[in-house]
Amino acid sequence: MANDDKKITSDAAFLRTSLMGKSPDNSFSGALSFMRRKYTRDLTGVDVAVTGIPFDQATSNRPGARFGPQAVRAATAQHAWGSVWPWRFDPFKTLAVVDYGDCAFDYGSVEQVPQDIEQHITDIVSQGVSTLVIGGDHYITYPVLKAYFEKYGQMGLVHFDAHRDFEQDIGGRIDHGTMFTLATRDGLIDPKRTVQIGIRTHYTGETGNDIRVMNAAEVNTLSAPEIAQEVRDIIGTGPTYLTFDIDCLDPAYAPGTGTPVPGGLTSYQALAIIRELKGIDFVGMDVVEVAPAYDHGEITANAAAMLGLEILCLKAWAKGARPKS
Ligand SMILES: [Mn+2]
Repeated sequence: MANDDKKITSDAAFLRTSLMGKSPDNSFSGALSFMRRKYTRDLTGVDVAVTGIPFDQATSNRPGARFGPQAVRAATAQHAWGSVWPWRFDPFKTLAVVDYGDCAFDYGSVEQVPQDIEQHITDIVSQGVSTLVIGGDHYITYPVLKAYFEKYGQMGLVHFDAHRDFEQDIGGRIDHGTMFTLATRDGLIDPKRTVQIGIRTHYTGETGNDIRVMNAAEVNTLSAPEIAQEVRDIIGTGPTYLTFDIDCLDPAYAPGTGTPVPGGLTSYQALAIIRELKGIDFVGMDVVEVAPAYDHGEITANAAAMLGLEILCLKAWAKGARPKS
């Protein structure tokens, strides 16, 4: 299958020969890799590996995010054609992206899972390849950040969420509300280079008070360019990780998640902010907490698919992709 082949075929996830270019699959058929990228663990020449981490045993409310990676992959099929609005380019002409498949772990050995996740990401990042992780509940970001820390040292963090996830840690627990308490305690992220966007819950932790929080009310009074400018000012030029909890969106736009909180961002607001972050080359990215059992009409999976795609557009922009003139 040639690059940019217009002929409709099927199962590009297995049959495509080029890492680059769009897929000729019908949106309603074929193997469901992320954006029809090639399923492979060969990272030769690869810029970004998309990988699922189907772990949801750290949820405090409704479980089900273990089915997130499958649902988001399926939802990307309808977006795997042509250039992306409003970017006016096909990010996959610039950026070599593969679907690395999912992280394997024993669901019955929960205490082992964080190490399995960290090793899974280390295997990718140590080869100079970035990841777009599809969750899974948000706890997974903690072992992912550990793997990135080994390569990049302390990072900035751009964090979209309804929750701060700075709950108090009493030691040894695996909880999707304490990851950033642990990540700052371990020095994985720099609180001065961290910003949390869309927050609309109180929290009980004792750390993280020096972090800039743009709560949901504030996001609703600011424009996307204003928000993006402050994000740039906070993170500066050092290595920075992007994490997007789908519950940052209002439940009207993302009902399929474990801990929905009304009063959140519209999908347009979130995407507009993401687009305004162009020029930032995030070292790694994730979209987490899609729980398809609570979804309706794939609203949530579709939003996560689009967010993942546009986050990859940021990476493509950083590598030189520009609109067709
Ligand atoms: Mn959340």
